[in-house]
Amino acid sequence: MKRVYDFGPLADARDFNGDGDVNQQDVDDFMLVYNLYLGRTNCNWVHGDVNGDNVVNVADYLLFRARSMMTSAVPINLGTAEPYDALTKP
Ligand SMILES: [Ca+2]
Ligand SMILES: [Ca+2]
Repeated sequence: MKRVYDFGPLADARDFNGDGDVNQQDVDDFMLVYNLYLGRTNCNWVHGDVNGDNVVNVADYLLFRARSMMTSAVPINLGTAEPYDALTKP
């Protein structure tokens, strides 16, 4: 997969990895970080916190799944935590 820190500007919440395409790879990439950071706080988009509440939990999974099924671009919230916060903060 793409390194999660290589994210460019995102315009569509369905495009999880920010490569401009919405496809299965976005689901795969989301599931990878979701399973890695599930239950962690101080998280943001790159960790799978797609609803921007700083924690990765099942609500993010359900939201991402729901968004994946949308047929048009979905506005996004990147959250406020820095990319490394989940690695360095409790
Ligand atoms: Ca993509
Ligand atoms: Ca969340």
